[in-house]
Amino acid sequence: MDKDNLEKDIKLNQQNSQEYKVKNTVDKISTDEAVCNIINSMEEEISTIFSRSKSLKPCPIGSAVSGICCKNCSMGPCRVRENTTGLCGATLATIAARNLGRHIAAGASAHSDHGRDMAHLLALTAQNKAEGLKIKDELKLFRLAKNLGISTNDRTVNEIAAEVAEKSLSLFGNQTGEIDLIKIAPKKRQDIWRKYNVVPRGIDREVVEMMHRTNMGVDQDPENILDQAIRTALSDGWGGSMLGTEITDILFTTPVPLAAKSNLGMLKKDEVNIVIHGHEPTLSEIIAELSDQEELVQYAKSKGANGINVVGICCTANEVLMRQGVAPIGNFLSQEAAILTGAVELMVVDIQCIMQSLGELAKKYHTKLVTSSPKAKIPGAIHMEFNETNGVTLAKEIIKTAIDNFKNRKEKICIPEIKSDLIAGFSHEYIRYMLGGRFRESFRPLNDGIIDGRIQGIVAIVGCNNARITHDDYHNYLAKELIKRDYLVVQTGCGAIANAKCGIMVPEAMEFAGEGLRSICEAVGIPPILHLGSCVDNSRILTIASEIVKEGGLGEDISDLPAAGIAPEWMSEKALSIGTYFAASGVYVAFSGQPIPIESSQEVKKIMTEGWQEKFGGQLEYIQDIDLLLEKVINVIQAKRKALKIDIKKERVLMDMEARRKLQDV
Ligand code: SF4
Ligand code: MSK
Repeated sequence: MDKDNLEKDIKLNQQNSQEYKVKNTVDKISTDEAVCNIINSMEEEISTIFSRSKSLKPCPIGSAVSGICCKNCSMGPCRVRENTTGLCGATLATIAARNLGRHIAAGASAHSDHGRDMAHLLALTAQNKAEGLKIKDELKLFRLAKNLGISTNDRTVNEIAAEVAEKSLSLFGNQTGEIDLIKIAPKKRQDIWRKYNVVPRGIDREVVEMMHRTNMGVDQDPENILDQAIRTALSDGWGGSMLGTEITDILFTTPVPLAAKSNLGMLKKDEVNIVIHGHEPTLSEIIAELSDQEELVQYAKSKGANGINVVGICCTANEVLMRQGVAPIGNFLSQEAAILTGAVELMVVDIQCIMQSLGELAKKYHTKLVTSSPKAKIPGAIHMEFNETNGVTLAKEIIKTAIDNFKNRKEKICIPEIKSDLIAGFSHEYIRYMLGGRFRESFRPLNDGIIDGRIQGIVAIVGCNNARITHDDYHNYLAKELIKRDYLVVQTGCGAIANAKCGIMVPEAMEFAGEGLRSICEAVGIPPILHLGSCVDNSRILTIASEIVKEGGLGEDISDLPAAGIAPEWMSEKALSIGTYFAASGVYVAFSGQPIPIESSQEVKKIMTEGWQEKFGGQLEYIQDIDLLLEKVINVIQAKRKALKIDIKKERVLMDMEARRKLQDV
């Protein structure tokens, strides 16, 4: 680069940094008053993600807003803008597609590796080697067996489970063919994937190929790179994540609706507080189950506490909430605040979304931070390793460690008295059942509600929090605006916890819903926002969409449905994989908060919008302005209603006998 260009480049970057700073100033750290109270009440300066987000601004090149950075070989890092290239000649579009492909590979591998662990756990459970575990939902096991082409005739539950586990594990290493679970999708959707050659062969295979293709000097065609990104994401949504959900249901039961409470106010001043945090449910399910065991409660009492209180953060919380009603005290941006209350005896973390800052923060308090996965150790934390065969023994040891720590409370306890009711536990099986009843389970009433316009469409609002924007703000704003306009909202992950803390995940929230949606909520007795579980449980949304198509009357494919997906506060690479597998499944998906890391490439943006729309009937785009995003989502859904010819609202006519007779005469 000559001197003039270098100076121009530096000037432009400075300018971009300035603009970026302005755009990223967060006036209010959170809409969650409990988090605000804790942060504002800190007497001494303690570093939190909120304070760090003020002093550490994102790099404008790395965030791919005004250019892009490639560091895939040691001739770089190369900083590239439109009309310039890297040393090897790589263009902005190629680098943007490569970077996105790598993010998706990382995101897909996180959720899918979780799914693999669940399959491994199922194998050990079938051999009676997983301490304290047995198959709790046999019906679900039989269903998964069927979907994997495994016979259930004249076989014991453990024999079936062993083969299901073996077959599930083989989906990771398959080299050719198609992963079985894509057959859950409508036939038309499967044919689209086959036509464009994006059907995943094996989960590991797609991730490895993604990494290979984005290596220096391999795939240089942005569209071809993104096709592999799609194949990788599909292997997550219809593979690893779906296995994660199905097997968790088999081992710990398929969720049914239950009442619980959320937010930091669920910590108890007089009890031993244990926070479960991360994504994998196994150890935490056992901890929650054992926490009211008489022997352990008596032990807690002997140490001066009134009991044992297990609560959760992030998706481990969602998992154990869905099945045991454990209180989610917060989502991603609440994890430090939980320790700052001074009331947490022990926080046990497994994998994903765990801030490294917890290690240092816990040292300032009496809280013991415990890591449990061999895959995720944190300097300064106590490592107590879970290995599937020691679940009960380890869970008891962890609970006792927490109890022993109760006497060490030294800080001022500051638990905000803020909590909200919520209803969780909406699995796809339960939705069928609640709509159709025990003997005629069906999605028919839901389809009819959409067709007659009482429900205008279904919107999935999913994903993380992001410290660059106000905590929970977009999740709650969008959910309220959508139900007001008769859109049924389904939620997973941190978005679900945001809505729960906001108090809108209860049937009473139907008072904020439009008339049509309210009539359905009243008839069925459900909230207008349904909690479908953790981040891996986004696969439940794929299953629900497939079932709605199969029920009939709303087209032949997922892309025909009046539905959309939003990740308004996304942060994790997993969100990019999720957004991509939804788009490739025929859904319009919008991200907000922070840009998708391809924003500087018009070419890649066009592929992911117009290009994917043409091929897959779905797209993925970033819309910064939340009201424009809302408008776009509504317009997309209304266009689908028009295409289905259900856009004209039909009046519901109550027929009397005379009117019925007239109909028969016609
Ligand atoms: Fe630069 Fe090309 Fe190496 Fe990327 S692969 S760092 S663009 S030389
Ligand atoms: S926990 S991936 S911050 S949703 Fe699933 Fe929340 Fe996002 Fe983690």
